[in-house]
Amino acid sequence: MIVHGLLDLRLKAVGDLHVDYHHTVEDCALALGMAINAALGDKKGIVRMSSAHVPMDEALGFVAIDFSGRPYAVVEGNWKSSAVGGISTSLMDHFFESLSAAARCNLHVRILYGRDDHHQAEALFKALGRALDGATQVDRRRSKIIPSTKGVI
Ligand SMILES: [Mn+2]
Repeated sequence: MIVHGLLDLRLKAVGDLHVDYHHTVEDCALALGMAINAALGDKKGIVRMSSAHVPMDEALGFVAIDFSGRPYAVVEGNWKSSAVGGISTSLMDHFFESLSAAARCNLHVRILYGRDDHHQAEALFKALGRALDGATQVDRRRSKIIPSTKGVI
């Protein structure tokens, strides 16, 4: 997310990895989401919605994001095994759900296809970075405008 989303952030996590990855992954997503939500403030001038398709060899990932103020996550895709890099693949879904809740954004995440879970995960996180970068850009044409007809997000 830092490389492909160009977000200037650092995340340091100390977790109960002796139990499993669950709380650490979930809490990283929540901390990241809270930081993004705080950084966006009243969202004045931002593009607000963006999406990205990112390939990784045979896998194709897609992420669409809307900083609507309404948390909702849809995560679809077939993982081929129960874990990738030692992390349960179900935790990948949980990461996106937790991020959406804390960042107060609508997030749609989809693995279109792929054979290798590492490639699928990589495609999704790169797509997340790109979509985040696109949605958080300040558009000069919108510089004084909150991007909602309601005037508040
Ligand atoms: Mn949980």
